[in-house]
Amino acid sequence: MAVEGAVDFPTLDGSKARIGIIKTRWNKEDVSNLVNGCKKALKETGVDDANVFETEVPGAFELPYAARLLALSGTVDAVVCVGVLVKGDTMHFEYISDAVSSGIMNVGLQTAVPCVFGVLTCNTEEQVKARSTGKHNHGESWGQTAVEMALLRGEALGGAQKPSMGFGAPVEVGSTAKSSGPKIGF
Ligand code: DLZ
Repeated sequence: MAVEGAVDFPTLDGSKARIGIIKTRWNKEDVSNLVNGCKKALKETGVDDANVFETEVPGAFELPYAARLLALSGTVDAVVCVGVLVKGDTMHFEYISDAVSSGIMNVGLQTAVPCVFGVLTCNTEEQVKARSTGKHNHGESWGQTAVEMALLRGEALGGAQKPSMGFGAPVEVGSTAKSSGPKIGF
């Protein structure tokens, strides 16, 4: 299930989680493999297909902006930003990688909607394939991360009753004040 030797996850109940996936059209085939891995993991944790919103942007540089809009929509409990950056001959890779990683982090911190950094930053196409296909599809751990963080957010932000320690009383994922709309997405 998860990428071997990377990180393990507890048993996750994603049955009430609403997850947004934003993917790039750059490197379409690889990104598609990663998104499929992500959606497989979401399903395995019990996330309902109807609670998965998927949209796309041109390239990785656009991911943080779209993530911010989606997070502010109040309709998702976590966002997964999926893209692939491959190093070329210029400094482009360095600038974009840096901007995208800190952009996605900032969106999560500023909106309190967890945003998963699902962007491969690779030196070669071979590295991309090794991380986006088969048993080592990183999309799977990104899906699990999204559910884990959505549950953490629900525990931390939702409870009227606070226990004496920890983030707070567990509440239903999706029950935050702004998120009462019937549909998910923008
Ligand atoms: C321009 C560009 C290049 C050269 N390489 C990639 C890439 O490997 N992966 C990717 O997601 N996007 C790339 N882009 C596009 C930029 O992310 C962005 O879409 C444009 O600079 C427009 O803002």
